Amino acid sequence: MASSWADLGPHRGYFTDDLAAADPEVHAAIEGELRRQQDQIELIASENVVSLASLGALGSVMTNKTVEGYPGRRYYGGAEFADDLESLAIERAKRLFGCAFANVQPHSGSQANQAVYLALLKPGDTILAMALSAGGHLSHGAAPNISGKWLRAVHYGVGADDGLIDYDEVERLAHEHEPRLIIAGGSAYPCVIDFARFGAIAKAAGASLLVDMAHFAGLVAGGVHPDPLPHADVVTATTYKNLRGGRGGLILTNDGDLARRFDSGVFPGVQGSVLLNAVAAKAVCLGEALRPEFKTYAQAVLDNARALAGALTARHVDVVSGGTDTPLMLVDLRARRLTGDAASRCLEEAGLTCNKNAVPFDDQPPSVTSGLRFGVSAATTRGFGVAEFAAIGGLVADVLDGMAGDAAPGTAAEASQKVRALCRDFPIYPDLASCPSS
Ligand code: DSN
Repeated sequence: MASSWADLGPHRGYFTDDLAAADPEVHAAIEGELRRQQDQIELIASENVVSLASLGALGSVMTNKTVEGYPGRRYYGGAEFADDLESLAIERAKRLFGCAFANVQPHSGSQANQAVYLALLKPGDTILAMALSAGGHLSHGAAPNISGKWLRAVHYGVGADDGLIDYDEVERLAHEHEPRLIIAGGSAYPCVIDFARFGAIAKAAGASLLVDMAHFAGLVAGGVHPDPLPHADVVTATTYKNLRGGRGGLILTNDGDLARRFDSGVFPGVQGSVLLNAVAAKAVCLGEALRPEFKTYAQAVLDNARALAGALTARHVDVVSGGTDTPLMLVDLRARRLTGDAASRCLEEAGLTCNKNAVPFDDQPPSVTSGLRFGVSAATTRGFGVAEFAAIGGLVADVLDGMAGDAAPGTAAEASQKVRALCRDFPIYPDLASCPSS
């Protein structure tokens, strides 16, 4: 028979040891990642650097709580504070984006999109979306994704000359295929999308319009990008790119009937219980985005993206569509006879982290690609401005020139030293001697 708490409860230290003491192996991996983030310039478009407050929310006791359903309509007890938290996140999302309804439960942008599909479509229905190869997203009907397997996906592309959406082609395809849903937005399309035109095309075709604003939600929140909500039936977003929060998704709409269907689409449709610690982090980032300083951040992201694109172009690096209106840009390496795979690895060795990415009409497989995608949201958070991004453009060009044998020996090593100096001058989490959970 158990004789003491020590016999009844979990192992010694369970409630008292920090991560470093309790699990040195996991701690070492997190510690390594903290150092990597501190010492490298993050140019992956889907990343950012969250506040210490967001980290606190993510690592909070909210992870212990199971709830299903929605505030006031739960299937489990003890939901008082969970309800307060989720209601707060919903109210902040509605206020930030000026919309009537928000669902803050999607675990990611893909789950948000799946819930929309479940609410609006039946298996085999036709959707019209941007091709993955042109800058679209896997969850927009790409063949290997559940959306491509269960729906009939028709895809539009971009022009070979300008890399821009051909709205006449979208209109023609909508007329020809009569989709039930049209999707605007993607993961590697750098330009402003004409939401009004998409709205008109969808209306004429009798389709619903989903705008997936994952890659520019922060700019919309900051008021420096056109707002898709007036033109779309539904807008999905992620919280972890330029909204600068923990990982997760959002569904926004102004239509009450649709909102109820999206809620059912999320739960019980595609998800079970809520990741309440992620919802807590969403509430934090939405609260941060409601502060006036966030507008300054959003403007800085836009300015920095243009500075980086300009610096690359000045060094004869081919930027698809000639520039950007968003936090991201796509570089075409074909004229340099380089692959995205090789170039991203060389850049990483110099401390510049980005991802290989297909460019429109790419003839390389997705594991190789002929392009690179850069985003400025994370490095803007660390305080870089246009001068630093102009310098980063030069460093990227130095590395690419070096790969082609067009740079002086040692240029890549010099780039790496300059990256380290920039990171030292703009530290992230400077007060964290160790990982935050320690
Ligand atoms: N959709 C992926 C990306 O754009 O990188 C992850 O967010």
